[in-house]
Amino acid sequence: MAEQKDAKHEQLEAARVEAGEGYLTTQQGVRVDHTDDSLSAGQRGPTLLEDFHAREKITHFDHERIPERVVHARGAGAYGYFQAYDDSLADHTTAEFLTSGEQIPVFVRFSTVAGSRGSADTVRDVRGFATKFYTRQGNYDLVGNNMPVFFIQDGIKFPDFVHAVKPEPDNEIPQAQSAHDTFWDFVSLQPETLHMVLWLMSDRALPRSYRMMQGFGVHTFRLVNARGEGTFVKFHWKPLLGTHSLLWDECQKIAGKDPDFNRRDLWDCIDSGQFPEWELGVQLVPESDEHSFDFDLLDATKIIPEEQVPVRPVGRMVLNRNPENFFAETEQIAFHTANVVPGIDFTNDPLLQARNFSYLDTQLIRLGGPNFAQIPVNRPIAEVQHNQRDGYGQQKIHKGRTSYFKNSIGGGCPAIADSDVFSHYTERVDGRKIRERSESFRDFYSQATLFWNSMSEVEREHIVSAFRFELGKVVDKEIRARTVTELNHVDHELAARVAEGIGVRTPAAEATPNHGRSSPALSQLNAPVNKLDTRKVAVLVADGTDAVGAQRLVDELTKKGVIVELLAPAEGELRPGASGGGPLSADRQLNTMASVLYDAVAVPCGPDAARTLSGDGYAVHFVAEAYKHAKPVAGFGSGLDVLRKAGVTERIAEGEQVTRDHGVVTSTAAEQSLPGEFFDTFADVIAEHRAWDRKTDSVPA
Ligand code: HDE
Repeated sequence: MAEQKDAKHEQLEAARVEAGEGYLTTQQGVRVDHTDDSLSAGQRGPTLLEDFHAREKITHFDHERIPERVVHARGAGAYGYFQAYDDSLADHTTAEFLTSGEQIPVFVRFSTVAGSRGSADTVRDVRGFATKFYTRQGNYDLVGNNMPVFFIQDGIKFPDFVHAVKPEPDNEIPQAQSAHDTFWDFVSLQPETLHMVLWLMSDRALPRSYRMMQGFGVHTFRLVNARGEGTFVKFHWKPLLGTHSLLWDECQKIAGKDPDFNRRDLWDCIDSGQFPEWELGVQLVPESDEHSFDFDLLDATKIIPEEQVPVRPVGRMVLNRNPENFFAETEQIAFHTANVVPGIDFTNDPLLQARNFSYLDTQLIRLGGPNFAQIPVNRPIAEVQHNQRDGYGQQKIHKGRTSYFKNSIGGGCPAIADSDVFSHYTERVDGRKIRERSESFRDFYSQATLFWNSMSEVEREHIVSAFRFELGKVVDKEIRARTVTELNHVDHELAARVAEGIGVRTPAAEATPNHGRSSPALSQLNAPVNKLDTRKVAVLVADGTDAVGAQRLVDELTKKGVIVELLAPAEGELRPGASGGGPLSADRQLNTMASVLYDAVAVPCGPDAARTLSGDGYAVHFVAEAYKHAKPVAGFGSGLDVLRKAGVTERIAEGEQVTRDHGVVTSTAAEQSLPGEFFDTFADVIAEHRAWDRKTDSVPA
């Protein structure tokens, strides 16, 4: 594939080192002749302190680790570009990257929040969605999440919140999970968390892929134009592939089968040229409308419903390049909400204000000093000139005698520019010093209710069972009961359904009447994006699979953008079936994979293969589990025997015509007579992702 080069990419080239070239040396460039044995006094004698090579090697190793991020420790990142569609935002902002139409290099890091660096990807959690734009006017960081609100309103509560959700301090259990007493203790005592907790219990917390996640700036920011006028703005990322999720049962299994599931998916897709893409949208609110909502724009526990202020598309982002070195790039990237460029400014959102302090502060300990902006991935492509000097890890040799302003000795340089500078929005502020939450921040329930009201029944079922699962892990019954009391302010039915599952008394009556409003844009399932690009399909094969039919299946689906893998009891070339064709080769050994790692499963014709697979518990379980998870399942000819063995029987119609029943696509035809319609129907079903109307409660898997 043609290499994408942009200004950031070229800058990074200077820091890249080819592996494997030249001779092995010490850090000082001295060639070594031996790196397998320490220098010792005799063959069986003590190691000598004099062995500078061994000491240097071990010392460096001892210092390889840096502190992991206190939150968002586990992540995956990629480079790409952002491109504004046009200059239509020029009336609102002087930020060039939002109006120039040029490709602006970016680095995006996706993350989970609670877990350690080595935790599993598919935990129930918020996902970070942080973007660094390397713009001509300096670096701009949009450090967002995949949910549009947050747990708390004021940053001073952040240490409390994080201490509550992280593993409990006495035994450091549980890892990367909110299903424990301290988290729910906090939630039940801090009602402002409720709106976000509903998002956390929803499917949004279980993304199918980082490529299929929305992103949100969360806070209300401010755009500032050339006349110094401000407009409130909320940022939204919308994935082209739609927003899709896993089921909780899948997540738990994937955490064991492939803890790198989301990370691997991002890497593999970029590697194979299937570049993920998002559209950036903005909700704009004139300053004059600041007080025209029934919530406060400065309250990060609130959304602006899209039906009230539509999201206006302004540009697109494509991720097209994987990093070369995880540590150097993905680990060392340092985001900061205060990294803004001319034309973008803050508001007085007290959560944002705290973040503007925290991110710089945290990098000092994480990256070991004040020069982390010189690390290749963090360097702006804009010219950097300042009088900051020295400090740990200084990489620059600043020439000259002056590092102060004003100066005459250095010719007055660096000078103050008179154009394209960042000037703070001249907001008028006036107030007494107080510790007090604004009255306008006091409504904790309406938007949680709005979210609940906007869900489809399937999404509601998922939310209820998430609450039951999480609260079911809470040992202290008081905490369970208190949480249900809080939920009763959101919706009585929700509280009752949760209470029923966790042995808590159902509240007698609703605490707060449901306002009945909804916002359709909040549901993933009410208006799904049906696309099959990059969906992953497992085709189960064995010796005797009819190679012609199986190959047709692979070719037809691949042509439509689906990723197809052949799974067999053993890897390698398969013995062809009676109808010839082939040779067919398995991509993977069945028992190294699992249905939860795929979006759909198909079993082609071939009597011998069908016999083998029907007698292989692993293959049968594979199909049954996919069926249970409402995934598309397809089979033709004798392949249907495997489906029957897996309990799919009632969805299989007899006859060669192609039938489609609750996401199950079948035909008794063998490959020669299989109608082409089979592939199109299967593709349609894959594009719909899940057959939610399939009832599978009784399916064991
Ligand atoms: Fe963060 N957050 N945060 N956060 N956050 C960090 O910065 C913090 C918040 C978010 O991929 C830390 O470099 C405070 C909201 C992302 O490197 C730290 C508060 C949102 C990432 C920090 C918040 C986020 C972080 C940890 C409340 C969504 C990962 C390491 C006032 C809009 C960035 C680091 C990456 C990381 C502090 C709340 C998103 C400690 C004090 C709200 C995506 O500085």
